Amino acid sequence: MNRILSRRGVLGAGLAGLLAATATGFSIVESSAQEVVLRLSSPATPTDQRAVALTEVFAPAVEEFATFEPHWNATLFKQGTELEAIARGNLEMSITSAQELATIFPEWSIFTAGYLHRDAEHQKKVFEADFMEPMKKKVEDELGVKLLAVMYLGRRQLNLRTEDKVMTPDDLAGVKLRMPGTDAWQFLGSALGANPVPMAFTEVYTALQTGAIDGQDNPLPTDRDSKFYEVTKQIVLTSHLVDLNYLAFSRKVWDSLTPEQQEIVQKAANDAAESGRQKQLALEEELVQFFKGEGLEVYEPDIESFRSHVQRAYLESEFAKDWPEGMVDKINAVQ
Ligand code: KDO
Repeated sequence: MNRILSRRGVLGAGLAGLLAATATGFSIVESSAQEVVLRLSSPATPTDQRAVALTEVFAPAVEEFATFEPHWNATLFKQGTELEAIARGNLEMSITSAQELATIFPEWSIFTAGYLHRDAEHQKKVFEADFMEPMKKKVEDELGVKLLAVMYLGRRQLNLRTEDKVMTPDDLAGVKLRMPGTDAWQFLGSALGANPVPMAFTEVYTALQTGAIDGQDNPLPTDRDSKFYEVTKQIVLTSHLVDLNYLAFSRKVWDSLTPEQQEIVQKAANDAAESGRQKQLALEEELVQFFKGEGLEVYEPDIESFRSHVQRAYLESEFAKDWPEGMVDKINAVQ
């Protein structure tokens, strides 16, 4: 109880500060009277399929009136600070996580829960469901961030530098598992049975190499793209989170566009998300063989023991108290 009250207090103050800054300090970066520059910051690499889709599908679709200017590898803003940057008018776009949104709007932690979304299609249908509108509107109205589309990141799997086989959550006792830095991510690490260690994405390769951590979790395409297989020995196919990022867009910039331009931006976002989704899904199929070829052990653990352990942890957690009434059932009912 205390934890939730203090979390709310801190976040409430944070949001008020952000909104004040938004009111006073907003500026849209324009290269000319007509052309809007859309800077996107993300820790993703330029070869990640979300990055490829945005560069190859989104950018050309909006080029008549906007220049897409991506900054990959967290070179413009640190991981987790992008939403605040958009709210302050210092950034136009990001690919944000539910975990980051949950630091400001606790109800979004529902999408940080393990074993909630069934697959990429379910994730997309849930994002587009009518019951999501109030949650999206609140982010738009209170933070000035429009969530245009859901980008599929893939099913997160455990990727360890240790050799001991992991079949159940008990086998993760004492394992130092890197998770991204917010409360919701750390909770997922504990719910899996591990000792979560907060760390930015850009530091993970070196931490695996030096043994500062025993492992990390990410979808298979990320493990290949960021070369984590070079410094680990096994991948345990827990599929504990069907992970996503939302394509976040400055509301202020959105409001400065004509209705026709808004339609083009929305379609470009949907098309990029779909393209990225299909490519990630194809890679997830192919990559088990790739990692085996690289000498890693790749196997399924006792998924049911992970699922029941993780789901119980979430339902009993403080996070669940912030989830909108009946939302889990609505999500489960989406076919
Ligand atoms: C990560 O830090 O492990 C994570 O996968 C979390 C995601 O929400 C997202 O930020 C992602 O990193 C980056 O886009 C890098 O792929």
